[in-house]
Amino acid sequence: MPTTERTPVTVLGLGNMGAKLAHTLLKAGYPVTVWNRSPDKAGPLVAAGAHQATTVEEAVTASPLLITCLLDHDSVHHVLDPVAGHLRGRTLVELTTSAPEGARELSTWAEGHGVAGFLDGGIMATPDMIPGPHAFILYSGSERSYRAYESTLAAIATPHFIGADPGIAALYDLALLNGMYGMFGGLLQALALVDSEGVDLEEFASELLLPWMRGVIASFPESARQAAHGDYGGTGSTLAMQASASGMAGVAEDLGVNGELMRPIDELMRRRVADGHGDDDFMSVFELVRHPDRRIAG
Ligand code: FVH
Repeated sequence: MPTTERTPVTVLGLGNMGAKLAHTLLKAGYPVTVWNRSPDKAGPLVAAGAHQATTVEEAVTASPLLITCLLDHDSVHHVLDPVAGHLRGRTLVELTTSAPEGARELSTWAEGHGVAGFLDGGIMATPDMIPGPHAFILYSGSERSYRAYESTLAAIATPHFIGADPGIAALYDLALLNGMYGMFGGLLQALALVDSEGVDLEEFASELLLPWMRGVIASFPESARQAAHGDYGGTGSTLAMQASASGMAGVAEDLGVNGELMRPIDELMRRRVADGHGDDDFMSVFELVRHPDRRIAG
């Protein structure tokens, strides 16, 4: 399709992610206007065909579709507040990582300034994954805007509309990242443990840890079912057995490895056993995670 048939898009913020978004849209044939606080970062994009706006006002008024990809919630207000009067009738797609309340606040603020629609997006990819097959972006907010620009958003990464609440994409984003960092914590600890005895880390990871973790991950839907129904029996692997005296942190420390990552899980398991749930499966700890103050869960 010729460039002229594509919606003009403005990308505000040319950090690692914003620059990749702008490059991807350019490659897909969209007319792209870019702006960044440090203007020199626009050089490669201009060479690839982007128009560099010299002011935020020029950038915002250049396109009906605005994409922000800045450091954090405060930086979005820092950039957009002075040009709020120019947002009327434009669609704002906010791809900066934010907390759910931050996304809701921005949505209300943008609607107060007459935007045609507001979408908050959670990017589930690193810049090098875009626009590859594993990159996806969660959107919430104005479904009308989402449908209007779905094909443009699809040029960046596979889009998923989650719901009308502008904060819900940010909540999903946060949950998915927590899942990832929890697993990364396990990876760090597992590698440190075998490293303490001089094991080949790459061989261990590819031949044992990876297949083991694949099997563990396969149980996530069943674990979620247990959590959803408060039904914590059945695996034959009781919490009382798992919450052994020294715990994972103590064993790590005996080997000269840092026990900090595992101590919180050890403590939650012991607390749940002390609360009378020693015969439950591990997933029973969920009750202490979702209700931190509840000592005796039903
Ligand atoms: N990169 C990644 O892997 C992740 C993947 C998932 C989503 N995140 C989120 O995307 C947002 C941007 O991330 P980034 O990687 O592009 O971040 P940086 O390379 O550090 O670029 C930050 C840009 O923000 C500009 N900026 C910062 N503060 C201000 C401000 N007060 N006023 C105006 N602009 C500001 C900064 O400008 P400059 O330093 O180049 O002048 C960059 O353009 C982020 O929310 C991730 O969580 C990325």
